[in-house]
Amino acid sequence: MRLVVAILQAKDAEGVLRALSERGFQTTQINSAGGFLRESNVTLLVGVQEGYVADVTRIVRQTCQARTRLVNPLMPLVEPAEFFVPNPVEVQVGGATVFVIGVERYERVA
Ligand code: 2BA
Repeated sequence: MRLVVAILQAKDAEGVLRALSERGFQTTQINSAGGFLRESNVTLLVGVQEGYVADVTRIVRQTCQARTRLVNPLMPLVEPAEFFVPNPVEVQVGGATVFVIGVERYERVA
């Protein structure tokens, strides 16, 4: 068994959840935030047999869009009398960041 961990932009989460659910995949949604942009994103946990990993990652690939964001860089250490004029930089975010992890044990306690 494998655990697919997919970090998505919040805007894409609804579409991915719907597509996974329509194909019978069970998911857990965790509301998370990126450490760099500090924006809300969504982390999905999808436990599947190894043969279904490609189906899950295909759905994520088809549903998630890359978007560009303008970010103000952090102020560097500057000498007194110097001043720093921040220029926003463009970063590309997503589609999605996907990790596939081997599951040692899976148990549902009834
Ligand atoms: P954030 O950490 O908020 O990163 C958002 C986007 O900012 C990243 O998009 C990347 O394009 C850029 N970025 C991140 N760190 C940077 C840095 N030190 N310098 C310059 N640009 C940087 P993605 O790569 O598509 O990542 C989207 C989100 O996926 C991330 O949000 C984070 O929540 C998660 N993520 C990405 N890689 C990860 C990893 N190796 N481990 C855990 N989470 C990860």
